[in-house]
Amino acid sequence: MALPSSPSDAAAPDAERLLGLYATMQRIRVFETLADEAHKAGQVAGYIHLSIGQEAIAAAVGANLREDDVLTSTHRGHGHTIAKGADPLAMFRELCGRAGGTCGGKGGSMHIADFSVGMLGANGVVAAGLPIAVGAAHAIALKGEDRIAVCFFGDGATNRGPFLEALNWAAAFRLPVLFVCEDNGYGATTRTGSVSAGGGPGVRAESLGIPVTVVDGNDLAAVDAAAAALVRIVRGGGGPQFLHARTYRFRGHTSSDPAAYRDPAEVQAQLDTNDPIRRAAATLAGLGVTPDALERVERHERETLAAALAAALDSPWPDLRTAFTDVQDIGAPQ
Ligand SMILES: Cc1ncc(C[n+]2csc(CCOP(=O)(O)OP(=O)(O)O)c2C)c(N)n1
Repeated sequence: MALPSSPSDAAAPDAERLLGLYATMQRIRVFETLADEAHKAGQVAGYIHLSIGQEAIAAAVGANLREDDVLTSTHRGHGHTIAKGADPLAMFRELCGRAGGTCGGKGGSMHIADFSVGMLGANGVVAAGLPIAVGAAHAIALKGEDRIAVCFFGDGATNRGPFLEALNWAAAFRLPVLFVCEDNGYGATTRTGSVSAGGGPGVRAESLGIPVTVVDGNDLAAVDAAAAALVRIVRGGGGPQFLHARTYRFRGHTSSDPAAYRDPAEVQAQLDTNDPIRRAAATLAGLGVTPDALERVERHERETLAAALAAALDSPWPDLRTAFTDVQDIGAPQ
């Protein structure tokens, strides 16, 4: 899948570029809506974590990366992986445990990796992606390359030790890494603010000398402009940067979580006023894009992804012998 074309950080949003990013957001939302249905139908095993409501961050950051840049993600990683250019058919196969999945069907939703597009891995361990991204950035720096590493993590992850360890190392060695905190206000069922001391993720990053940019993570054009500027600094040797993107997750923590810990009025207010896709559609309408053009984009994604899911469900199961390939430490079958 082609990534949207050349990054732009011009002050005025460009309709054609934003429409490309809008298509990525729709691809993510449709992918996850179908994945949710497949999970509820018993076609996807295990837990799946949806990023519905957070699509603008993945789409806009992803569009500012080159294919050879690398990325680490969280347990909520479908959107980041799609935005980095992974093939949705291979991702559906992965979710459904089939041959031809990005990890041969052995990783599943929480462990999707696709090295062919620089996606080093989603990760079921909160904050574990941070040191991996920094390690990758250190390797890039040692080789003198101009690639960068991007690390997505949640606000909950900033309360874990690897956050400090990773930011400290990145700052000490001025590594080419962009930290992207997707602050959706919750860590599983806990309001993050109720268990976090101090002034929040940005204050912690700044205390280590890493510059922080705060952005409305549900404003597609704003995230695009911020990401373009930060990627340029990181790629140009300016050292690590931190993007604090405020957002909201519309669904429960997992597909099986009814989110009874949240006031329904809070969720409804967010749905009514802060859906990043509806906000992007309104921006595009203001730039002269017709409702028909927006509908065509959405229909294309719905049709393409429905066909991809059907093809994934029609794919064979992995050969039993592949259970022993790509597995560390246990050696080959005797
Ligand atoms: C080390 C570790 N501790 C606890 C968990 C259980 N857990 C899974 S997701 C999650 C919340 C993470 O919140 P955040 O980092 O804000 O990401 P979000 O789910 O909001 O995207 C927790 C506590 C885990 N997977 N790993």
